[in-house]
Amino acid sequence: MRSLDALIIGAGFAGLYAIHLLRDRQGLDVVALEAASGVGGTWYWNRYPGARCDSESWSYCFQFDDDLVRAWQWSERYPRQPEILRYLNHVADRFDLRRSIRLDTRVTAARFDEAASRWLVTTEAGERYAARFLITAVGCLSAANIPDIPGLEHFGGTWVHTGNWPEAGVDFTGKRVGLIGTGSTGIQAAPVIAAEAAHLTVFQRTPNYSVPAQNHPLDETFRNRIKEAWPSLKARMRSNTNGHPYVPADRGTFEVSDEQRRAIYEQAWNAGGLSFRASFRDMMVDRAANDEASAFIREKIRGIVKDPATAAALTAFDHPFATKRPPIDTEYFETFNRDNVRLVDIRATPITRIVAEGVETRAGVVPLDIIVFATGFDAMTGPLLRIDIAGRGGTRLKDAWAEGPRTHLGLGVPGFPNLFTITGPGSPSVLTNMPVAIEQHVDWIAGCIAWLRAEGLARIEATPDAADTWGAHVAEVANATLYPTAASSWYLGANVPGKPRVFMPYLGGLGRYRAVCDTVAAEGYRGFTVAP
Ligand code: N01
Repeated sequence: MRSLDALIIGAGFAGLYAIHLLRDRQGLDVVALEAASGVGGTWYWNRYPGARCDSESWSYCFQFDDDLVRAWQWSERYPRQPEILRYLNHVADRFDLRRSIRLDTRVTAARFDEAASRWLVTTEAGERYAARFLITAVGCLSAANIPDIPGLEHFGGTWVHTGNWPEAGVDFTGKRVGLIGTGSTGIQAAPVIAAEAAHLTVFQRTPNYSVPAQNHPLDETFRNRIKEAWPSLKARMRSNTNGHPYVPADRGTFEVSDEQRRAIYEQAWNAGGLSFRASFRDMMVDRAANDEASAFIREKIRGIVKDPATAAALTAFDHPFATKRPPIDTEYFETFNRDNVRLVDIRATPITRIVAEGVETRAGVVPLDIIVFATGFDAMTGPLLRIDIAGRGGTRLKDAWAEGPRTHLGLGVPGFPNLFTITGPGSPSVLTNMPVAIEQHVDWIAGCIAWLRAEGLARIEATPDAADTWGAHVAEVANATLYPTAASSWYLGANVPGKPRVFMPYLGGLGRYRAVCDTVAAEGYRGFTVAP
């Protein structure tokens, strides 16, 4: 058994930075165990056609090292998956991180040994590690959700989930493809698959909003401008609500005239990207305000999609705009004007089963050669609960969280000493520009570990009271917004049958959350108990 100071699970953005901080800045003996055959996390697995980031490239990166920022040149406004993966490999090499990473190593179980105050970690291959600190860097969207549709085993063609895409790719040439799911992934993949396949059928359950990405290459002038403004942009991202570089507008939807409102939406639509939802401050808290934005988007989609029945099915929204994570797209709605693309509304004609020839709906069989599941993830809690984690007294995390995740700040779990969950449930995480949220968490965790060592303390654990208070606050903040009104949202766990309905990410804003975390640390880790 290998003995360590800290064991990190995962080698994506979070795991890479955690190795660097703990190993190189604190001199700890650290290993990261990674299930994949390469570093990159999300960007290793999500190789599906059309996969891109929807944060601006130059903001979706590490910010802890100005030389790294200066050294890397992003080619596009929204980088494709291979470019982000190259970037993360560059980081791994630049900071010599690979020597602390074991690839192809899936962690299956972790048990807290109370007598020794150590985590005992087991891998799929049966290797064992003991570590003072266990740090999960498993991502929020890494446990693929493959729907339990009867008959999948009888399908005569090939099926694949977008979050587990084969490294060799999938050849769609001349194939009849069925794409199930119209979240960010399906909306990115559909146009690219349609351009290659003989035919594409998109199976849509919940109609989704999408705003154009307006992606474009970046030129030298733009890159230089960003580099010059970097200190202020970085400060903004750190203090902003969402970790993005854009500033949410401070105007109410009904404080402007109808013409002005329309012009603002038009401008946001043409600018593209996630900042559309920040064009008015009340969009996510006032239903009437949101309805205005929703009506504008519906009208835009109807203006793009030529077939009225398809346009109607695509815009029969059942939730306010952006209460489910809003996708941004490149010619998604235009794709339905192609002769080789058809939308099947599975609310109207539900899928009944999968048969050898394809997908059967109540309207008959859709013959297919390939089924692509763009059906999302068991988000936030899934990646943690797929590991058999047992804390004090042998209590399993899956039992402790049977009614939903219970954390203090999304960082610590009562009953699970010395376990740190990077971007865990209860933290802003998925509601932000992820690398900024990840750096904030890793900085905090590294600070906490340094403090424990300086104080000669062996253990830290979130108290049940602190977790309950924090959980109530997370719920209260969410309930003051429109977000929980989206019935099928993965933010609520509603996309996974049987999962408790708890709004998991923290909506209070990253800047405010950072201040709370800093205060907790400054006050000797209030809400945590410590022991020698
Ligand atoms: O997953 P999703 P995703 N039968 O859960 C449908 C991030 N991301 O992979 O809405 C039929 O959003 C489901 O239908 P419904 C981003 O945070 C970022 O697209 O539940 N359909 C939905 O349409 C994003 O939010 C980027 O009714 C079923 C779809 O599958 C998150 O990842 C790119 C079904 C799942 O949508 C997840 O996105 C991609 C079933 N049984 C992803 N089960 C960028 O940075 C589910 N669906 C650009």
